[in-house]
Amino acid sequence: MTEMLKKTAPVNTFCRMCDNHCAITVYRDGSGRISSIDAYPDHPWNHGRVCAKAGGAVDIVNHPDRLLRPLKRTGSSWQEIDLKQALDEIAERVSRLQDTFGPESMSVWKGEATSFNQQEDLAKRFCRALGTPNFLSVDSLCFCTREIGYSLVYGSWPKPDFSNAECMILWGANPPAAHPPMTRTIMEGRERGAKLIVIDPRLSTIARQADIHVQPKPGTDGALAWGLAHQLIANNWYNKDFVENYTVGFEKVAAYAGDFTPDAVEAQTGVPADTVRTIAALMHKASPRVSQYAGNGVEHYENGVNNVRAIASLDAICGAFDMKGGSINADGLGQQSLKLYDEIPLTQLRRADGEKFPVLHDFRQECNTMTALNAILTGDPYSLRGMIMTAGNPTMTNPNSEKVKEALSALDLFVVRDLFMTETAQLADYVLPAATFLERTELYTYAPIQTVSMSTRVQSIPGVQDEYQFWHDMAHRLDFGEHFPWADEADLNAWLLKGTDVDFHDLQNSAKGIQYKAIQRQKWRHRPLSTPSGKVEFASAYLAGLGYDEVARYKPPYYASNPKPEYPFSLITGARNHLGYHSSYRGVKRFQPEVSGPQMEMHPDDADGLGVVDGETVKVSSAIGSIDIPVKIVARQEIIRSVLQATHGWKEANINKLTHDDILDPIDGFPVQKGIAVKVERIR
Ligand SMILES: Nc1nc2c(c(=O)[nH]1)N[C@H]1C(S)=C(S)[C@@H](COP(=O)(O)OP(=O)(O)OC[C@H]3O[C@@H](n4cnc5c(=O)[nH]c(N)nc54)[C@H](O)[C@@H]3O)O[C@H]1N2
Ligand SMILES: Nc1nc2c(c(=O)[nH]1)N[C@H]1C(S)=C(S)[C@@H](COP(=O)(O)OP(=O)(O)OC[C@H]3O[C@@H](n4cnc5c(=O)[nH]c(N)nc54)[C@H](O)[C@@H]3O)O[C@H]1N2
Ligand code: SF4
Ligand SMILES: [Mo]
Repeated sequence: MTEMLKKTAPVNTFCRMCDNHCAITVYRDGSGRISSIDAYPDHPWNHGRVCAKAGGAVDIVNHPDRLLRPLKRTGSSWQEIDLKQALDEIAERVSRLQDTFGPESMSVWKGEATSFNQQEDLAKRFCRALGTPNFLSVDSLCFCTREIGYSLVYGSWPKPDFSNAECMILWGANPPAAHPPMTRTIMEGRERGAKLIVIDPRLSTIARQADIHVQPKPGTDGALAWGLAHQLIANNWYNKDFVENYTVGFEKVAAYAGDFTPDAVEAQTGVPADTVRTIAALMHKASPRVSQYAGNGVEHYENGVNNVRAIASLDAICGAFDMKGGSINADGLGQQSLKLYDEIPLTQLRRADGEKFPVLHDFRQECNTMTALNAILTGDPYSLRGMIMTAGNPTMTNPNSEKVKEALSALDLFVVRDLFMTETAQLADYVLPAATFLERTELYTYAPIQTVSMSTRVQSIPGVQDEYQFWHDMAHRLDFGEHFPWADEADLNAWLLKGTDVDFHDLQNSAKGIQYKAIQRQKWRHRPLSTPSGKVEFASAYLAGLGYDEVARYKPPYYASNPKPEYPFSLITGARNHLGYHSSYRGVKRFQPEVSGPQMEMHPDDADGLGVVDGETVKVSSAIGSIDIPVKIVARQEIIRSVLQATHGWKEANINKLTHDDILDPIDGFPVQKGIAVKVERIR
């Protein structure tokens, strides 16, 4: 009886259908099967609200197509094999590669579904313990540019304090689709009368709520940010005390910004000169309660790092850094590190990206994914031969997907851990069934509120391993089991919390999480930042030392600086839809009426020019490849002329057959995923 009650009692945990980690309650039916999901009412992150994706987790965990047994490729067919046999065989083949070609011939790839917490760190730990510097991940095209851009200026990536702001600025981000809990804080700001400025070439959901919606040409945000800096500095609207005492390089920034007059900004970005003046005046009026957030829309260009640095610098110019209503420079929990970076530095081994992106490595210790895939195909700087991939589907999501496919197919050993037989898993030698987020327990810190939660394992499926069990079992077979000593995830969680003020059992019993430290502001007054100078860096001597620009010099995006008449359109990709998630969840029926298939948004005048009607399938081509995709003609103000938008992750029209893996941000190697030069042709 007690057992039955336990098996069917509701479980409080957090959702990982996207990266927001909202607190949820999971309900089970009489047989213990997960049957529905609702918001947990009392967590300070999502305040009893969830989005429609949360409920879809029920369909994912119980999906009839879910992988439950390991599969091994034999010729062109798949054979179900026992888990122990699969792990033995994989370990044996990894060992052989290590012995014959060195540990650096192996790599680990971590996709989005396990980003941002210990699952990611376990993959890094495995890499280090194995002795390879080739940790590849989705991060090097997801958020690294923002993290690195902000960290170059502040030594960390502060978060916006919209709840207390008077002026809120969103650069290339659409929280209603991508970050519902952030939307709540923006709406709180609106209710108090704060101004909302949205910078986006498209009329996104959040842009519809804005006081000012600015539509720059794709990839030109850096010029706009410099224009705002110029207005703030030239009008003496900057915070002199902060700038003088807590920053370096201000005079260099002030001199460089001088070129970005409102008219010059208009010429670069298409944003009217008067709008630049108006936004700067609003920022001045609200200072220091100016809160900014930059999203993928800024970083998915090869000029992203410097554009992010320019945007980030505005916080310091307004004196908003780590101020109420400005940015929150959160303190971490201070848990134990899993990464083994100090214990096993691996400085002697070259990375498969040929060390081309030292900044990416300094900040993230990652190997640049796009460049490492070339190493598989060319053997330069050496041959990358083996890969274990977890929680990613890069043949759909990485730029130049056809080449990604070719590279992954050329590996001697390719192992994929996933919930489903994806387009990428199809290329593997072994496919291993992976546990979902409802089948593991992990810690998550909500940085802006300095709160930690621990998720609860709701169910386990025999033979389906969580991430820890898998790395543990591989490590023990490969003779470095001492680096994976914990019996299970609960044991690991307890270890992670050692040395923090948070008690494991308290956390286990606290569905609303535990605030590990009260928020403090203005920490820069008494504590140096983690930048080389300990101050805010408008100019970076570190970058200059590596041969990059010291100030965040603006360069127009590639499609604008290398115009090709045969490719007259600029294609933005990947705008989030609230019920879509990259290539995931396409098989979830309850989402389908909302997200029915791929489509490419087009301005009505462009459609007229091409003679294209709504719903018509056209051929769209870039220098990389071509696809056929239906057109959605949007309203005039919804997108600017000559700009198109299509979201990634559809196998029926994989937009990443068009995106560039060969045009990379020189600072961190981020690929061009937006602002692709394309042409559009009618098919019939
Ligand atoms: N539902 C859902 N939620 C998600 C995801 C998902 O796939 N689905 N993915 C998660 C992940 S991994 C990430 S990284 C985040 C991303 O979250 P966000 O960064 O908020 O991404 P989007 O919602 O696509 O908003 C990006 C906006 O940038 C605009 N944009 C494009 N080019 C430019 C430009 O040059 N300048 C400016 N200013 N804007 C531009 C686009 O039109 C788009 O509206 O979302 C996360 N949340
Ligand atoms: N053109 C274009 N391309 C883009 C973007 C864009 O804006 N434009 N955005 C980029 C961004 S920001 C990102 S983050 C990437 C995302 O790219 P990916 O990392 O490839 O993300 P998904 O396509 O969601 O694939 C995640 C896989 O993990 C599996 N999975 C889900 N849960 C689990 C789990 O718990 N464990 C394991 N082992 N597997 C699990 C899912 O079934 C799915 O196959 O896409 C990028 N690609
Ligand atoms: S925003 Fe939605 S999908 Fe994402 S964690 Fe929250 S409830 Fe889950
Ligand atoms: Mo991402």
